[in-house]
Amino acid sequence: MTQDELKQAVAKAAIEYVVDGEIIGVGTGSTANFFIDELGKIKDRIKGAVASSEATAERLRSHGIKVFDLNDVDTMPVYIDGADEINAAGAMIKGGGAALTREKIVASVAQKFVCIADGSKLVDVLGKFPLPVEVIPMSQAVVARKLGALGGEPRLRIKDGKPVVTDNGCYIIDVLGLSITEPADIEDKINNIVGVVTNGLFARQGANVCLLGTSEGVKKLE
Ligand code: ABF
Repeated sequence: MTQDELKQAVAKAAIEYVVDGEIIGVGTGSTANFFIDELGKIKDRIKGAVASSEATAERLRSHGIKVFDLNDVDTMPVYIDGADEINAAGAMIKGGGAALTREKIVASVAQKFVCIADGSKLVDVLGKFPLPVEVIPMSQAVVARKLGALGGEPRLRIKDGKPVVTDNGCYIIDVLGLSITEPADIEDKINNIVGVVTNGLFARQGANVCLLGTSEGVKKLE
């Protein structure tokens, strides 16, 4: 199976977690996009969705799914999203798509996080995938120095010769070379650096369920 077929398989399997009559939180990325396409087929069963990015909101609307502002939603039963890396305990690195802050905010309102990913995302130790950190633009140099002091190699994310700007008007610093054996501690330490908006470690509130696409079928970790 191709990587896209594995992503499609987990996206289909995730429909089982959609709660009828409720609002669902929806993530960002290629796996989440496959999920949105599946959600479109059962859109009459849900009240609507909260999106973790402008791109996701647009895709949801293109399927005729109502998109709610998070400020109008107190709680939702489930948030479904992909990951760049996940370990067996459900701690993740996210943010390769630069949507980490809104993803973390929407996930914080949901009762359950269902991660959908192809099997290559499961790792023993997080950190091979560079850790994304969203920062206030004026703080990027000072934050980069402090991230370097934690042992990583910080790089400002650049596209077409310019810093990538997130949906929140901020920059992304990717930290290479970390071996993250204590994800919750590193998540806290990075959040404590002034100028950091969010970091891509989802360990304090990780995935409750992970659906992994493998050549032997969809495996569930919980
Ligand atoms: C989002 O999409 C991100 O947090 C993560 O960076 C990415 C995973 O991408 P894909 O589903 O395209 O592999 O969930």
